Amino acid sequence: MIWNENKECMSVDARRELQSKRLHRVVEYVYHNVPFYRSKLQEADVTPDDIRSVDDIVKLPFTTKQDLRDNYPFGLTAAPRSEIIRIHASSGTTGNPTIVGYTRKDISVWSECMARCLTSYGITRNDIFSVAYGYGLFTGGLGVHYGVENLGAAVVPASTGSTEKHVRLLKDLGVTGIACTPSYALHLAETMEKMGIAKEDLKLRSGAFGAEPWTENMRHEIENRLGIKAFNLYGLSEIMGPCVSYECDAQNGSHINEDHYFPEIIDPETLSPLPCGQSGELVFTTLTKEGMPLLRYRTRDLCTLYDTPCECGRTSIRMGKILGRSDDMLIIRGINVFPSQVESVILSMPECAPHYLLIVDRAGNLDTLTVQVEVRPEFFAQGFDTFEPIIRLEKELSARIKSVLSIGVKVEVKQPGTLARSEGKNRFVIDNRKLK
Ligand code: DLL
Repeated sequence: MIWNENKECMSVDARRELQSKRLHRVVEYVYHNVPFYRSKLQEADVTPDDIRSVDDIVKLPFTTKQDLRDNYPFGLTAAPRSEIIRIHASSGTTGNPTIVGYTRKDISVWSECMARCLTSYGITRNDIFSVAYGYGLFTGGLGVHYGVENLGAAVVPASTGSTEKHVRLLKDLGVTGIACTPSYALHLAETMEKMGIAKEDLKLRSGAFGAEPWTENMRHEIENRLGIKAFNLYGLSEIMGPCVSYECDAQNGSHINEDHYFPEIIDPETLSPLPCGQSGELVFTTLTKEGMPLLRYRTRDLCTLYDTPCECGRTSIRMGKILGRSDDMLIIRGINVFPSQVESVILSMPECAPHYLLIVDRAGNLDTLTVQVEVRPEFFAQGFDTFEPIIRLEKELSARIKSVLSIGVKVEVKQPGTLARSEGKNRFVIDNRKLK
């Protein structure tokens, strides 16, 4: 099933023409409404009139997460404040989060694109659909929610947490579709098993999973344990939220909603564009966004684009699985975490030395983060064996880190000189989750 055949199956030439028109329009719009872009374009000696087709996109400057941080909170917003009706946020490397403002039209484009995704997953207005992404500043909950409402299915805004209650709702309401992180889907399966509820007791048949990397093995496990077909859903807050791309029945890459988000792949070192079929860093230009349009936003996600025809009939470019990141961002329980965020907390505590190690693991199906940190010798001199100050420090650190990351962490305070030092670039992270 296809939600918007006109757009999803339009001829490649017609789409290119539409994209070219929209690209010109968005460049003109930011040139006149965002001083940051006006000066970037002037620096590059480019005017909106130089952008006549998507081929001209290479003339445009890139945008990075750092640009968003530097212009915190509303510096990249193009629409007048009175037109912004929703604000979401995502984590930045340290300090300032990334703020994204949406106009009414943005929310409507978002729910249109999200309805395309859900239709592709086989969801119709006859379904009952549970959204188990977090509701709040994170785009997952409300983003999928509005798509389900637009489609006309009944939405259950379950959010995260209260897993047993959620399992009961799935069973009692006869929920047929679900959206959550792939790791939470496995946690749900495990909780069901503990509660003595079999997959046959549920009516679930389709699921939308994303917000973190997942493997084919995880897909098979989710499908077997929940008795559903599991589809990929990709997106990022800066560009919109969930809905940027989605799998179809062929599950041969995720179709990008290209009439709204123009994709490119670049070499992250040289920044040169790469052809379809070669892996590199994914870059998006928003073609229709009003609130915070972005030109050539570097996602830092590594993947490959495919423009070969798809058997489903959609003509849009597909992106392969995310192969990794070109920065050090980790995704822990669906939440973006930069090691530098933890580091800044550690450095704010006079008792701590700047030697630390982050260990990411998966216990059962939930990610865990352990932070090992050395105390300074002066603090150690007060006596490491008097446990109380150590326990107090561990508690204080884990509370501070939790307030920055919004996830619980285990802190282990170590004696001076006990954490491995590597020569040259320090490796601060051990990720044992084997997601590749
Ligand atoms: O994670 C939006 C989202 C919500 C997508 C719900 C899908 C479902 P951010 O918090 O800004 O937005 O994180 C964006 O998450 O750059 C990727 O690194 C990663 N990511 C998102 N979807 C996938 C996926 C949301 N399907 C960052 N596979 C992105 C792998 C994903 N990684």
